[in-house]
Amino acid sequence: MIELYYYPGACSLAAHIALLEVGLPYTLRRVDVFAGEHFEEQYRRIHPLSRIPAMRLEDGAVLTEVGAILAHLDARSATPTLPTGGLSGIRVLEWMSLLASGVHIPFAMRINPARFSDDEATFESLKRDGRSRGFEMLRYVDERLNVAGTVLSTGASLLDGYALVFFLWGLHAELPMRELSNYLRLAQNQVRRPAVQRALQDEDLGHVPELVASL
Ligand SMILES: N[C@@H](CCC(=O)N[C@@H](CS)C(=O)NCC(=O)O)C(=O)O
Repeated sequence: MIELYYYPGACSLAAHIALLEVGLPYTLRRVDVFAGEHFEEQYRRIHPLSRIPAMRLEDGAVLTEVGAILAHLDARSATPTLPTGGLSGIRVLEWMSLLASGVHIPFAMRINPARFSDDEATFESLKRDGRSRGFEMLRYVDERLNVAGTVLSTGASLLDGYALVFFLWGLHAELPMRELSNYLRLAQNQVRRPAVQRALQDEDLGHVPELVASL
């Protein structure tokens, strides 16, 4: 059975949602990143960069990187949602890169400044700048989102769950997410989906759908 190494509410939530959307059986393996479990030898053997998510497939192969995990799961779906050819396929790669680098990195600065500097004196400014630059990127995402509340113009896809993760990080950072109307629509659509509700519930984030719906 597939094993997903995750931490509640982290970017691994996108992979968790995708597993449920696609309907493959899986086991959750919680890695407490705030207790440093991801730096332990046992986990380093799974993900040498000490990051989550990691997904061990049925044959023992390990996939890392949210974008690659989503692409793999979508390819195994009876109803794939991520185009693979032509300009539509290139748009998928464009979005995966934007979310994994442009959006994720400023929030990583805010959440874990020690990843970017050994100098503790810089931590407060990294956190502050990560928060403000993170919001600039969320605003950019909002401008590029489909007015229908999906990432892709071709319709709902596994990328929507990935985008939801950063919307929730924006809420956690107390950013004015209500101002981002396309993004808010995406998040409100997402939290109505049974797969998303189940993933949130299983990550002890069962309060999130009501919170997002009330915005
Ligand atoms: N590019 C990677 C980023 C993975 C990543 O940074 N994950 C975070 C959690 S969201 C992590 O493992 N943080 C622990 C740390 O930085 O020490 C991906 O998209 O999968």
